[in-house]
Amino acid sequence: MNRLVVVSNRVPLPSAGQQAGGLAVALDGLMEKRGGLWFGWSGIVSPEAATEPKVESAGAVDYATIDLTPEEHTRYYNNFSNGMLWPLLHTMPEMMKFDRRDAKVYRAVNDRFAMQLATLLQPGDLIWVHDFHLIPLAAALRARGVTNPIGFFLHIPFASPDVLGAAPEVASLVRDLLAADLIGFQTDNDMGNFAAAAVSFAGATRTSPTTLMYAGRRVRLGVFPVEIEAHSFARMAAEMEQSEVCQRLKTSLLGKKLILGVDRLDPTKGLMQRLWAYRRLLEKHDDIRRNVTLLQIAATSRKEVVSYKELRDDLDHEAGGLNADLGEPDWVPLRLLSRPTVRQAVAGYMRLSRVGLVTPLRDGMNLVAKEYVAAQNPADPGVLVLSRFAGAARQLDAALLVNPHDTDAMADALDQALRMGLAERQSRWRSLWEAIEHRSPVVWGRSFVASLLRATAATARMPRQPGVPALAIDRPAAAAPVRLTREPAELTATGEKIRLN
Ligand code: ADQ
Repeated sequence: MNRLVVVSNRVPLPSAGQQAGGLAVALDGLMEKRGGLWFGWSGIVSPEAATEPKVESAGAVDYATIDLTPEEHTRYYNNFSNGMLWPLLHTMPEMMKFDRRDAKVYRAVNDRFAMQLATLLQPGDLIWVHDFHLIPLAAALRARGVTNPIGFFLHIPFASPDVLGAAPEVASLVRDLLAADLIGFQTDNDMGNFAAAAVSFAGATRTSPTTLMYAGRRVRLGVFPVEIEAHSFARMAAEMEQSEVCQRLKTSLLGKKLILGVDRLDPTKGLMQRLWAYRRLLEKHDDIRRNVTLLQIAATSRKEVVSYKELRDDLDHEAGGLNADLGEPDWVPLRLLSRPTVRQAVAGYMRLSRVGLVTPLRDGMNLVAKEYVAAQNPADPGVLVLSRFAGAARQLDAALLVNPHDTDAMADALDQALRMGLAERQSRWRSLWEAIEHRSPVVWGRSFVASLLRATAATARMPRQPGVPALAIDRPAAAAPVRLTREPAELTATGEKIRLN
């Protein structure tokens, strides 16, 4: 079996005791089962760029990480990845901050990743690169003579070409991505947007819905929606229901229905729009007032990015105004928390709530929506109110789907959810559960890897074009493999997504 080499911006190092966000949750299981090498940033910012990756191992997985310098952390990670690419790819170009110096450092960090990763590669390794931080990595590896199969998966949406056009240098990013053999997306909409961008910015030719020809090579595209371990999440939620934290929350509600939102504090998650809709609901329906509580957990993330700080202020202001205007001496309509909450407690809160409110303005997938479904008690399930702009809406169409920009429609959906009878709640929940129950992150990962193998096998059978390198599956890689040592590294790290307590 070919060794799997996963590359992601952050690496969930066992020594750091991290429980990380979506990406790690999705990949941990696959890596544990299959073994392999996981390469990326350690989460540490240190003054000197180390010349060699640090390596530690756990089970069958070797973890190789490098630190970032303060300038790299600011320009590659905060500014270009989070401040430029994140809003651009979420179709929020007005929020993006482009600076040529950031773009230069972004490329330089990708080159450094490529340089250090290349020394660890073995013939036959399958390289799987993750997410928007590492768009130029496949091209940087190819430039160093790496001929192994390379797959890339984008966890966030891909914007349409007219939106992308707002960003300088986007054409070179699209060209770089085309150095991969397989490029995976969460939805067919994202895949279609990328294919259109490859045609208009890079001059690629789309020869089938899932195939592009570029520079004499065939590049495969695919849709691989990220999944959760639904059964284990369901068990965790059921176990947590009777826990002290959940019972304390239940007691504090005094019989009121709970609406729950769980997000990272992020401009894409539609948090302001959610509070506006909740206010509209309470203003419209006297009989709902006093009988409902919204618990919004909006865990602080990316504190160094200005727009995130501004959102925090706006949200605090809006929440304070809502409680001051509509609250009563014995009733506070909204509880807003910015501290992250442990996964187990989140699962229990989901099970206690009558409504799960998941209303991003744009989201690659949104695992919270799937977790909400998994957490419900089948005998008395809550109702999922879901933005139609989350990738998850494609699979979870039995939810109440809303447009988060339409305050009245969202308020009406909340009203409908709060009043929904048991029979309809059960039948909607059953459809939602059927959409997720037989899937898992491990199956998701295996299907991507199988597609990568197929894609490169097919490419290897193509007649070779002059000047186009052969694949590693045809011939051994030039670099001698470096033996990984099993020294545990003592590291602490702050999670890019959310550091859970
Ligand atoms: P994220 O934007 O981080 O991920 P999401 O998929 O919603 O978003 O959440 C990831 C994980 O973090 C989930 O397991 C969730 O329970 C947890 N989480 C979120 N908010 C939390 C909070 N306040 N407290 C505790 N836990 C919290 C990116 C993309 C998504 C995509 C994933 C995986 O933006 O669209 O679904 O990657 O591909």
